[in-house]
Amino acid sequence: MKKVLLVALTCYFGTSVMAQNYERCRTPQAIQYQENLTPGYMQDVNNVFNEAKSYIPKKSFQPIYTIPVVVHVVYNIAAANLPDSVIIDQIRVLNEDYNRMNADTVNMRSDFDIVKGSPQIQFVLAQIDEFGNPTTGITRTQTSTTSFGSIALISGDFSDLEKVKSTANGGHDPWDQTRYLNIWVCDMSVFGITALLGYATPPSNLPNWPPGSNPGLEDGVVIQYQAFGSNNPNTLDVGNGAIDVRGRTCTHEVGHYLGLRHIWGDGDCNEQDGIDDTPNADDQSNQDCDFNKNTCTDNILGVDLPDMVENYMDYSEETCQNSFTQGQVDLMHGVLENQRYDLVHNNIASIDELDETLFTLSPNPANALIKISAKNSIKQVEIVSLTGATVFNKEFFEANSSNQTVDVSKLENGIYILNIQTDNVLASKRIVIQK
Ligand SMILES: [Ca+2]
Ligand SMILES: [Ca+2]
Ligand SMILES: [Ca+2]
Repeated sequence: MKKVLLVALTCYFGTSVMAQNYERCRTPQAIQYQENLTPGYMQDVNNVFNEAKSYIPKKSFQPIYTIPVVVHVVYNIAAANLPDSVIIDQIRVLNEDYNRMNADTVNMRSDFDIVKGSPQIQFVLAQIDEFGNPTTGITRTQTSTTSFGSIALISGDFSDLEKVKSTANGGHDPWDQTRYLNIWVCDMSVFGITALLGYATPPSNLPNWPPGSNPGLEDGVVIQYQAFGSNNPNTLDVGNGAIDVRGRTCTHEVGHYLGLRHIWGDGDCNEQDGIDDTPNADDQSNQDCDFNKNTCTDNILGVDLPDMVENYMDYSEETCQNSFTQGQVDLMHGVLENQRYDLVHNNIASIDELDETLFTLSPNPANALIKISAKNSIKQVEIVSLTGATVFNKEFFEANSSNQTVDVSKLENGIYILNIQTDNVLASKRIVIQK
């Protein structure tokens, strides 16, 4: 890892400051920073990765994963106070990229048809805040800090950057990190030079830090403000003219947040990303769209694949990124079923109460009987409290039971999550019991 860090720092001095090139992502350096503060963190990240990788889906169908997002816009100048339209567009990009609905999948070389995958993960701006109140899922903070980037970053010190995640230090505190993906959008330039587009925390046992410990990284994603969305009114220019921004910096950083590593493994052909179906590449990470590179010899399903500049976890230009592999998808699902379980299970923040495409229930609020109507036969109804306790559970065995009634008269007043399972879907809605 020391070697990797050295390479990265060399890149930083050699390219970013010269404004010939730039550091796309400093997630590996962020991990090293945390390791220095709390030795053992890196091992924990590795353990988590291996746990997630060994996850085997137990369900016969793909659950719908919905991740509630809060975007913290922290700005000093008005230009960095991005309009809602940019934030909404970034969410659209995430949804396209994580559902393989992006139009540019057609640009993926057919070599990768054998490995391509769709994560089928949805992102929604949070509709309910951590106190149960309606929200837009966007916070706005004007700060006196002109930039959270500083010279300290060059020596691997993230403490100035991390101030964006603290209200007391000129940023904005995170919302409950077990229930929300927190994304901060701010200026991280150093001496006015944009040298870093983003970084993220990989899944770890973050909620379980020993009492009194002072972890150096708050969980979430940070993005340089000009690199957010695909309709950003600001120009991203690191010295070579305007960069075509497509919102893929956020796609890349959310990939780290869900456990993925850089596709080339942050090193030469001896270093790889731990994912079996992503072709390895050497330590000269691709910063272009060179389709002629095949820097490391692989045997993936019997084939030596070329370097996959189409992969979101490469450093290639946003215009040629369009794909994840199935191995990457499996790893992210493993993370969502383990270390980030609470983010996508029984999470009231992710429930779209207005969505009637999967099922309806009435009345709501209820005091006795609730009528549930689904598109398909209902197999099971479960009601869960906000603390995660199952307070009602009933299975149905009728062949055709797309309408069911459940009796909730024994439940105490309060807010609950009602989950239904049908033949092919697991879906949730918020219900209120009020007597
Ligand atoms: Ca490599
Ligand atoms: Ca690989
Ligand atoms: Ca190869």
